[in-house]
Amino acid sequence: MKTVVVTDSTSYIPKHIRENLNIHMIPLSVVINGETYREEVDLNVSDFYDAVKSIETLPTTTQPPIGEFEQLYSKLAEEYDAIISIHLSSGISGTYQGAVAAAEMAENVRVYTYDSEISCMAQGFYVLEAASMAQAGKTPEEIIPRLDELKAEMSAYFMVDDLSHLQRGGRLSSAQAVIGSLLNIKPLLHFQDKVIVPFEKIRTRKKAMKRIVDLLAEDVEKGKFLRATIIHANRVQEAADWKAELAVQFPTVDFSISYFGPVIGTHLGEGSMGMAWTIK
Ligand code: MYR
Repeated sequence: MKTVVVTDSTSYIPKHIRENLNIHMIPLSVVINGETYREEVDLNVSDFYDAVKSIETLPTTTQPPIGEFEQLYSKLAEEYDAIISIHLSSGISGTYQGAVAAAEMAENVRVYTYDSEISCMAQGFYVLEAASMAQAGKTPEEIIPRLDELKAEMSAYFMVDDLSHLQRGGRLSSAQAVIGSLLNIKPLLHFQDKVIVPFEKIRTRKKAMKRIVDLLAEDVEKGKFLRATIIHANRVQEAADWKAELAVQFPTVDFSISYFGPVIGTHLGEGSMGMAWTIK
C-alpha cells in the first residue's frame, strides 16, 4: 500500500523538509489590506511580521477552500492508495472540517483525516512522524495509532505579548470576565479539548518561560525521552538563546526551533513564545 501525507501550512514545516519527506501542504491565507496571501506560498514569515508593522487595519485569516483539498486528493489518488491528512485543531479553524468534507467525496483513494487538536510544529511532529513512517512503507493502520501515542504525550504551552489579538479573533475560549482579568498579565495558555484556554495566570514573560521549563523538567524527570520545539513569533535570537540554555540543562531532549507563521501570528501577535514537546 502506498501512503502519502498531506498537511496544512500551519505545521510550518520548512519546504526542503516537506520535499524530502514527500509532504503535501495546503495553505491557509492571511488577508492584509484587502489582499489575500497564501502563507508559506505568497508570503513568508519575516515579510509578514514586517508588513504588520506598517499597516493600519489588522490582518484576518481564512481557511483553505474545500476545492483545494478535492484537487490535491484527486491528484494524489493517481499515485497513492491512502492519504493521511493532518490539520490544525478543529476547535480553532474550519480547515479540518474542509478536509473531512473533501475526503468524503474522494474517489479511488482512502483519505484518513487527522485532527491534530493543536497547530504549529506540535502538529508538525505528527506530520513528520507520519511521513517518515509512510516512506518506510507503513500503512495508515500502523501510522495512526503511533500518532495517537504522540498525541497522548503532547504538551504545549505558550504566552502572548498582547492578549487582544486572541480576543479579537475569538480564539480564546474563556468567559469574558476571565479574559478581562488576564489582559494586563502574561498568562500561560494551552489547548484543552481542541480549544485555547488559560493554563495559569503568570505576571511576567520571564516567569511564564520559567514555568514552561519547570513543566518540561517534570516530564524529563519521569524518564521520558522527548523531542521539544521552541516556537516564536519573530523572536529569532531569543529562541536561539533559550534553546542553547535548555540543551545544556536537558541533554536527553532533542530541541528544535520553529515559528508562529503568518496565520497563527495574526491571532497571537508578534513576540509570542511557546514550547511543545512529546515523546521521541
Ligand atoms: C482560520 O482562519 O481558519 C485560522 C484560524 C487560526 C487560529 C489560531 C489561533 C492560535 C493558535 C495557537 C497555536 C499554538 C500551538 C502551540
